[in-house]
Parts: sequence; C-alpha cells; structure tokens
Amino acid sequence: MQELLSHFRLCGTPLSCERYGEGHINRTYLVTTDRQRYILQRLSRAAFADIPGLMENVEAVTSYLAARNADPRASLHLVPTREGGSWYRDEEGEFWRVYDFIEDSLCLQKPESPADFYESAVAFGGFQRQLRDFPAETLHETIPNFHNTPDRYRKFHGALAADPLGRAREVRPEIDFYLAHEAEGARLQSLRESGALPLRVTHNDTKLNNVMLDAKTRKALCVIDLDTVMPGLAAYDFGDSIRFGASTGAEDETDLDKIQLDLSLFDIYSRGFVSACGVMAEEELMSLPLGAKLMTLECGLRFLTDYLEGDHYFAVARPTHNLDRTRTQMKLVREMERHWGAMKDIVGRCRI
Ligand code: ADP
Ligand code: GN1
Ligand code: MG
Repeated sequence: MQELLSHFRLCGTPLSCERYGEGHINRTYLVTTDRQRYILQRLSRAAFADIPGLMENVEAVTSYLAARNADPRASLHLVPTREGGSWYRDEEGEFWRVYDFIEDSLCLQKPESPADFYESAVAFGGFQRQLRDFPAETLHETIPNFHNTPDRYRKFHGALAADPLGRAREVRPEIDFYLAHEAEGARLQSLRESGALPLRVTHNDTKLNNVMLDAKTRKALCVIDLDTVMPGLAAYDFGDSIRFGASTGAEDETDLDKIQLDLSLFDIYSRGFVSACGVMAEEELMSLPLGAKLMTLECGLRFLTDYLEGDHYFAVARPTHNLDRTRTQMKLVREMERHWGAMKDIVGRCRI
C-alpha cells in the first residue's frame, strides 16, 4: 500500500490504510497520513469496461461542481497522481484513485430521522438541477444500458438458460415472480425511447450511502459515487433512492416481515427531490412512482441474475446474500403494488 500511495500527491506520510464503507462495487480504503485523511479506491473491472472513460466523467463532473460551489465539501475532490492524472494503474492492471476524505460528515446506511432522508432527496434533486446545463453528450456511458430494464431481462434470461451452478431449481418462485413482471418492466424504457420523458444528467445509483450529510447540521453536503453518472431519467434517481431508503428494512434483511414501504418516508423524499430538482413537466413528475417500482424490480432482477451466475458482480458476505437481497426487493415491489394509488397521490401533491 505504501508503494501504491507513493504514486499520489498526498499531504503527509501515510500512517494507516484500512478497508472502509459498505459499497458493493469498488474496494474502498480509508488512508490516514500524519496530516489528513483520504479515500483510496480500487475500481471494479468487473463492473466497468472503460475505467479511463469513467474517470474522465468523474473529473468533468467534480470540476464542474467545484467551480460552481464555494464550499469544498460540496463535491468530491480527486487527488492527482505524481504525473498529474486522476488514476493510477498498478502492475496487476488494477485501477486506483484517491479522494480527499469529506470530514465532519455522515454517510448513513439507513435514515436515522425523516429529516436525514429529506436531506438526501435535496442532495440528489439538487445534483440534477446543478447539472442541468452540463454537456451530457460529453459523458461516457460507463455501463451501457445501466437502467434499461428490458436489457437486464435479456441478461437474466441468459443466466437462466446457462444456469452454471444449477441454482435455478432452488429459486423457482423468484424466477416466476420476475417472469410475471417482465412486460411491466419495459414501461420506463419505452417512455424513454418514445421521447416522452426528457433525458437529464443523472446519478443512477442514488442509495442513501452515496450521499454525505454535514455531521453537525445534518444538512446535505454532496453526492458521492459518481461512477454511473450518465444521461438518464429523473425517475431512475428518484426510484433508486426510494428502493433503498423508504424501505423499513435493510436491502439484505432476511426477515421479510421487516420489509415494508414507509409511505411517510416516500412522501418526505418526494417533496425534497421535486423541490430541489425544479419544475418538472407533468409526464415526468408522474413517472416518479413508476421509477420507484421499476428500479426496485430491476435491482432485484440484477441480484437474482448475479446469484444464478455465481455472485461475480455484487460483493457478497454469505452464499445466499444476493438471493436475500432479491427477496427484499420482491417484497418491496409487492408493497408498492399495494400502495400504488397513495404513491401517485403523494407525488401529484408535490407539483410546484
Ligand atoms: P461503491 O461504488 O463501492 O459503493 P463508493 O464510492 O460509494 O463505492 O464508496 C464506498 C463508501 O466509502 C461510501 O458509501 C462512503 O461511506 C465512503 N466514501 C466514499 N468516498 C468518500 C469520501 N470522499 N469521503 C468520505 N467517505 C467516502
Ligand atoms: C451497487 O456501488 P454501490 O454499492 O453504491 C450498484 C447499484 C445497485 C446497488 C445495490 C455500479 O451500488 O446499481 O443498485 O449496488 N452499482 C453499480 O445495492 O452496479
Ligand atoms: Mg456507493
């Protein structure tokens, strides 16, 4: 690690480097020097085919945001390598990057209060507003078809047909659930392709643990994990936040009785997101509940696909981890079906 860190322009002498955070994709470390703290990350080559392109996106977005915000904690800040680049490739071909550690901040796995969740909505809605005039066509598509649900279904069918570990027969009810929802899963993609919904620069991975709050004021500071910033729909960002943050249980909870959709959290997030995002056309506003349902459906489908393929994509801590995650997402989809009318009413009331 000393050798690796020597390639970055750190302030001070490194004292420690420990695994950090609960991300599923990159490998994250907290680096402490005698002067300050940093986040070191090894980027996932399984997830990202073009890491130099991804890093161009991150450089462009972070410098765009930094130029428009006086507060240094209002965006991520990359630490350059000795050569002045934003990433380093080691002898094994792994890609590494370093960020300043955002100090005096909180990164939550679960909202500790409705106000925390509201602030995360302000952060993600504000992110879309701040990037409204960003030249979207300059962004690399870091994971093609990331929220293209019909494409996720194609990959699922491929995994099901190959069934390399013979796991399909143990998960028949889960497979049937996804097959029954396949037609509905295509609705957002159809709206995107028909041009009915505007393309924006979106974050695409709006989990609560991808937002930083100020530890004292608990106000939104910035959003992190910019690896999937790409042109997309507001419904993706809204939906993924609801999927993760408006559930009463953790994404990998094994007791499904603990998984419900918390409608008051749904209400709070809707208000924060829409007010920070700015005026939306009626069609876009009313696509938000569909975003919540389809992002939840899609994420569960991705967990199930990874389970069938042998857990190569999402980090797992136990053999059934991806299957447990699939089941919480299925339960949440059912919850959304139960509360569908209320979800639409809530979003309708957020109209500016
Ligand atoms: P992944 O793609 O694996 O989710 P993230 O970029 O989200 O990786 O980082 C994982 C975790 O590391 C975050 O959830 C957060 O807790 C922490 N983290 C990342 N960047 C910073 C930063 N600049 N300052 C403080 N904590 C950070
Ligand atoms: C991954 O990187 P992280 O842990 O914030 C994934 C998201 C999933 C999420 C499920 C690049 O997010 O798409 O919704 O896990 N990110 C990528 O927890 O695939
Ligand atoms: Mg993350």
